[in-house]
Amino acid sequence: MKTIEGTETATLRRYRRACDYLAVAMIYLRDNTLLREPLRPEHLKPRPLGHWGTCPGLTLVYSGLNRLVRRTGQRTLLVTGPGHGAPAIHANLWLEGTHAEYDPALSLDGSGLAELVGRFSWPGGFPSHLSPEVPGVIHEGGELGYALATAFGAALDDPGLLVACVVGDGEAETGPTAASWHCEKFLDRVGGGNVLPILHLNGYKIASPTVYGTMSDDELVAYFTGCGWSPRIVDVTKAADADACLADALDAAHGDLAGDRPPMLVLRSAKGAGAPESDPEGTPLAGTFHAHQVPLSAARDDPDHLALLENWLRSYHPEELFGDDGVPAGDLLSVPPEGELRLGKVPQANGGLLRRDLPLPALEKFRVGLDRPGGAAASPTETAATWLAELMRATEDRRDFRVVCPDELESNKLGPLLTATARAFTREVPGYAEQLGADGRVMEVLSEHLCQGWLQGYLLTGRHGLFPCYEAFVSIVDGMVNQYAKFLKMSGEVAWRAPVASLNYLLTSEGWRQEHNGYSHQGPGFLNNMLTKKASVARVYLPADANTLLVTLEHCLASTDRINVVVAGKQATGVWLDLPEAREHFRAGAGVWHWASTDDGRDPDVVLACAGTVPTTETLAAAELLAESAPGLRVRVVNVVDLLSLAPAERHPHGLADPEFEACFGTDVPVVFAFHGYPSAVHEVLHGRPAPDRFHVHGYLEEGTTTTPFDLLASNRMTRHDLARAAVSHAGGDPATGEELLRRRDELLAHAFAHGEDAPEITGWRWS
Ligand SMILES: Cc1ncc(C[n+]2csc(CCOP(=O)(O)OP(=O)(O)O)c2C)c(N)n1
Repeated sequence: MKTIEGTETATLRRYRRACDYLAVAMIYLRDNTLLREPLRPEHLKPRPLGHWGTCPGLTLVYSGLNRLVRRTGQRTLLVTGPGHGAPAIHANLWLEGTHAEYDPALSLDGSGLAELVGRFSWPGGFPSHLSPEVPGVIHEGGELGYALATAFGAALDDPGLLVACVVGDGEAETGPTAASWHCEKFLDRVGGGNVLPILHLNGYKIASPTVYGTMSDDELVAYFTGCGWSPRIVDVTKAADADACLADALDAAHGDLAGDRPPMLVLRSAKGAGAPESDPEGTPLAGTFHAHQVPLSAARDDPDHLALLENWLRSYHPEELFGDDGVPAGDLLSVPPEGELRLGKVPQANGGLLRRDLPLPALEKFRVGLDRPGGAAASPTETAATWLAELMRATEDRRDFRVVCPDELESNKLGPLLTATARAFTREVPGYAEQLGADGRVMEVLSEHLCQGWLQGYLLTGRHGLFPCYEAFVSIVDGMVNQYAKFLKMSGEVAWRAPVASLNYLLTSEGWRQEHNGYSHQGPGFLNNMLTKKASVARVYLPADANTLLVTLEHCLASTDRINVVVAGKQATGVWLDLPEAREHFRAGAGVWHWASTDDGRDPDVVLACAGTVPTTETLAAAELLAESAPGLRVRVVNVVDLLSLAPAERHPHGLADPEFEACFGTDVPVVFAFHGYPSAVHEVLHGRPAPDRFHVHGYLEEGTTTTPFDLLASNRMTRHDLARAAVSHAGGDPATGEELLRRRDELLAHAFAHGEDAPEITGWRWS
């Protein structure tokens, strides 16, 4: 099937020549950007930076997609895995006029061209990789592996959208990409859009061949067919006309979108095509990994390199592509589509523009009623799930809210969500299964990477979501969230990027109650990683009970441009605050629980502070122990729901003002702090507060095994007895009281070791 005429491919070839010229120029040139003079060393950037190797292939794809969009009117978002190929994308954005729309300095003439070329990889200019400053971008592609999952997230619930996704063959070696080929089994192509993966098989990564590059066409077809795709090999290294070859494949793939098996392309191209065959020393360049980054990087100092670079640049004949004034020739401007069909201007790439506030159901119907603190017990996550299920129902028609989860919904007691929607899955299951459906909006896959990638793509295209996860295993996506935090930080500095819904984690099955699964399941370190993030982005919440969790989730799902980490228990636990109290407590971030304190609101001898479900219970139990064993001690109980409220206000926007901080923690009183995670997290946040040494933080000390909850607490020195003993000791109380507390702890431990379960004194404890 031939769908393209010779004149059209001639234009596409000229268009690509212009883009390739611009990309090379961006990497090397600071002056003489149209080569109107012989190339001299002073025209070169002192530090040529960029990645040439992937650029010609990216431009081939971009121009092929331009043609497809023009021909079909197909709204298309491009997700570029090899984000290091930014010069190619910049060149295309400039020629389609998107750059000039966002920044008039990048006008479609000689001055805009010089600005574009000079700004690339220059201090204060464009970074070497794709980034939020670049129009059309929802994926940076710096840390490789996540493009395809992100593309799927973008396509969900957006019928009519095509998400074309370039995946590098090096990137394809990553675990997340390997898992991503199965995403099509979760994408409802009736209620959602399509993803067209384009595996860019240029054979090499930085310095060696790729695995996929060594696979034969038969192997590739068999592999991707097995993954559920209808693959097409597009080998432009053998084609007489690369543009026609790709155009035919894209047309055919577009025609197949409605078919049973989704189409994908395997694009064989020569890495760094267009570069010289070899450098003056004889090292091969074009078509090899030596073209990956900056070939001829010595051009400023070595005349032979300079001459080759000049030849290379002139091989594109810029004088035939740009007029005297630098304005691109008219035929080049006819290649990209217009308006919002341009790949850089498709509204989904600035998803905040499309975001609508969620219709959050009122919490009152879902709250746990209580007549006194601890007067009821409830599973925080199960309580939240009934509310989230209502939110699922309320978004049934809008289809802009999803929950992603690594197969732990039931296990995290979030099963009630499945009364409102099914688990997304498009395949027939040969055996037994429950609550699966193509249009389900809960997405369960045993890949934290896919959950994260899907959610990122979904949020960045204007929708909302929640990621419940086992606390210990969310660290699998540490790298991804690092990158996402950077994306959000930079997006906030780009005026035209509209705010997107926050990325919300609900971390549960927390370590303290993983006594049955054991050591591997005990690991609260994700919080420490979050604390490394910008104050404008990161939030950490530790609601102590079901009502406070409701209030916390309501806040997070209404917020924008944040990464909210919420840690909450799933076991039934005391409910300490009614809904209005929980609201007020959450608003404050931290507060004194007067009902549990014995300091009459002033001059405590010691503060018992806590953050997290289990630490709060232990702290309240410790306060009770102290009332019995050290009745003269004036104890204040403080609960912290917003970890960053502890930070000095000048360091974090959530930091309590000094008077509020002092109202909780005084200025010189000892504080025994029971913390959900590693103690270092609290110490880090407190840095800069007055006399931080008086904070004695108990938390997870990396001790654990399969045992009882009380033993787990004891091995980390966070039982109620440890906390009470620390309070007595730091407040200068009678050491005998402390010893007695530890003796009692050891008796209870002995009970656990003798009977295989904790003593009724522990399991049956209630606040009274
Ligand atoms: C997760 C990750 N590991 C390593 C790197 C370093 N790196 C940058 S580019 C690259 C090779 C990429 O090869 P490929 O995906 O085939 O892209 P292309 O050849 O088109 O440039 C590597 C390993 C990275 N960016 N991300």
